[in-house]
Amino acid sequence: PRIVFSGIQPTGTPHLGNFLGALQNWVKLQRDAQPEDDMIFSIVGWHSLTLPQDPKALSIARRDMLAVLLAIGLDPQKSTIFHQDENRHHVELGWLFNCITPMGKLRRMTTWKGRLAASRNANDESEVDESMLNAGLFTYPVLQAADILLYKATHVPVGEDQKQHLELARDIGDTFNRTFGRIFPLPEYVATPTRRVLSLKDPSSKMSKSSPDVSSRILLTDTDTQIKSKIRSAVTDSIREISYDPVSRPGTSNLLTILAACTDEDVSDVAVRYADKGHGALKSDVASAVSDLLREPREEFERLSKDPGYLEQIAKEGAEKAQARSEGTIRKVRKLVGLV
Ligand code: AQP
Repeated sequence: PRIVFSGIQPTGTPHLGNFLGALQNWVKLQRDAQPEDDMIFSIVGWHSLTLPQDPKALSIARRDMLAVLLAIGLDPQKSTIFHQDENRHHVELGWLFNCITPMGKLRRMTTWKGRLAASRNANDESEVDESMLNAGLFTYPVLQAADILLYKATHVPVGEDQKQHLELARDIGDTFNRTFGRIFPLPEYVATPTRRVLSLKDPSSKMSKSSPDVSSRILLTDTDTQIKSKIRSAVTDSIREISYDPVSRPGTSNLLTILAACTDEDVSDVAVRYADKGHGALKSDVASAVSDLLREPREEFERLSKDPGYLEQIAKEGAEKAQARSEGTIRKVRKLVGLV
């Protein structure tokens, strides 16, 4: 049997990148699961605190994220859907893993290197300076390893940007197994067909929940009009023909990637079809395809948002289920390390 685990941060309304790069795949995995498989999907609140959050906004985003997960088709009868911060075992195992993870390994994480580079640019210094970055930002991949291994997950569907973190999780699991006794299976990365969706405004970076420019991303809750206007103003280039060339034409290629993902086609086939059509036609078709894809989830989200009592009930049941699942593992771990 497979144990599938994945998580998403409640750092804002999920966008098309989260959907195509991760969430859509969660729904497919749930659909294709065998009765003996276990599907565990988590809203990872503790991770969101690695960056400053407004408490009120976080609390709303946290509830909305649950509504989104249900709206896209995750089913609490088939999967365990819960808030990570409502199961204390995550931070317990996370602390223990911090104690067996060398700092050198964390310094090699590209997400950490990206944070360092960004803080350097912001201060306009040529020296890399980590003194202003909080420790949580440095060690959250360790907590992520705990999230995954706590449930003895065997398969982890995440976006390509998370692949290195999964390798770290395997590494930490292996270290624990060799030091204290075999308990954790080493989880496998499950790739999504759509790797990386880029920002509509700056195609050198990925589409992201926390980018200050809201027009850089399409939200799962955007209306058709909003989708149309964001796609129309997406940054492309001035070459008339359309071609797929992610390195020299990232903006145009991103639109092709999105269209291919929405229509479930090969991106090179889409590129050939649009070769002489120009950016206007491409953008208009991308907008309609995205609208079609997001219509049902958006309507379902609106319906669920009006029922906070139901969402609370689902969260409570999910947390109980998750805790019951991880109880045995945490007890065994504590015994193995001597904390009994
Ligand atoms: N642009 C993207 N393209 C494809 N996949 C993506 N993911 C994120 N952005 C893209 C995948 O979405 C899942 C959930 O992500 P997360 O919320 O845990 O955090 P993140 O990767 O840091 O996503 P964001 O949107 O950029 O959030 P913020 O701005 O809060 O950091 C993951 O599987 C991720 O790979």
